[in-house]
Amino acid sequence: MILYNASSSYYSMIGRLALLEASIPFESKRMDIHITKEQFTTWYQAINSKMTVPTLVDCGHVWTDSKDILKLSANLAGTQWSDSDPNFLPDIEKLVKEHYSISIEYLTFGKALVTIPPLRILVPRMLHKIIQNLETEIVDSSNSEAIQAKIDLNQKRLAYFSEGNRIDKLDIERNNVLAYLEKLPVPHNQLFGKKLSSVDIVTAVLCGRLKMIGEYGLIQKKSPLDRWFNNFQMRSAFKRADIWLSFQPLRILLKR
Ligand SMILES: N[C@@H](CCC(=O)N[C@@H](CS)C(=O)NCC(=O)O)C(=O)O
Repeated sequence: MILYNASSSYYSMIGRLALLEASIPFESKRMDIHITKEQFTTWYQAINSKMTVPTLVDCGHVWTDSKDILKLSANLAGTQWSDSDPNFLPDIEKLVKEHYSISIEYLTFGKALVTIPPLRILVPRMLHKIIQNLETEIVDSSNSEAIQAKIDLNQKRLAYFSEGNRIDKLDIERNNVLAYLEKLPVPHNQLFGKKLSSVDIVTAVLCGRLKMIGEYGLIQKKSPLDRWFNNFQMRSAFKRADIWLSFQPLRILLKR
C-alpha cells in the first residue's frame, strides 16, 4: 500500500496513525501541499480527483478520505480494536462522525490569523493565487467538475478568513471542540475499554492539534482525558505517525 500524505496535514496524521496502530504495512509518499502544491499536479489528480491528502492506494484500489482509511484500518485490525465489539460500535461511529464535523481548518488557521497578524494578508493572497491558477487550469482539464469544487472551496475559505470577527469565529470553533470532548466517554485505559478504537485515533490527533496551536488548555490538566493523551503519546505508533505537537515551519519550507 502507498499512502500519499503531507507531514503537517491533520487528516494525513489520522491516516498514518490508523494504519500504524492497525499494524498495516504501507509505504509513505510525502507530498508538499504548501509550496509546490503537489496536490494540484496532473499525476496526483489522476489518483485523487479531489486534490486532497491523504490518499491510500493498494493494487488499483484507492481510498481518498481519511475516514475511509480509518474504517479500513478498523476492519483490518479486527478484534484488536474495540470497533469489532457490537456493544461499542454504534457509539464509536457516532463519535467519529461528530469528530469529522469539527472544522480543523477553521480552528488551525483561525488561531494562526488571530496570533500572527501578517498571515491576515498572506493567507487571503495565497488563496487568491490558488483560485486564479485553478481557473486557468479548468479550461482544458478533464477534471473540471472537481476543479470547480476546489475553486468553490477556496472561495469559501477566502470569505471565512477575510470577513467577520476573527475572535468570535475562533470561539465558535473552540466551542465545537469542547462539545466533542464533552461527549467522549471517561477513558479507562482507552476510550472504549482496554482496546484501541477509531475514536482513540481521531481524538489523539485532535489533542495533538490542540497542543500544536496552543489550545490544549481546552482540556483540563490532570483530567482523565489529559492522562489518557499523555499515555497515548508514549505509544510507539504515535511516535512513528509523526503527529505534530508543535508547528515546524522549517519542515514545510524544506518540504519534509
Ligand atoms: N475529508 C478529507 C479532507 C482532506 C483534506 O482536506 N486534506 C487537506 C490537508 S489536512 C488538504 O489536502 N488540503 C489541500 C488542499 O485543499 O488544497 C479527509 O478526511 O481525507
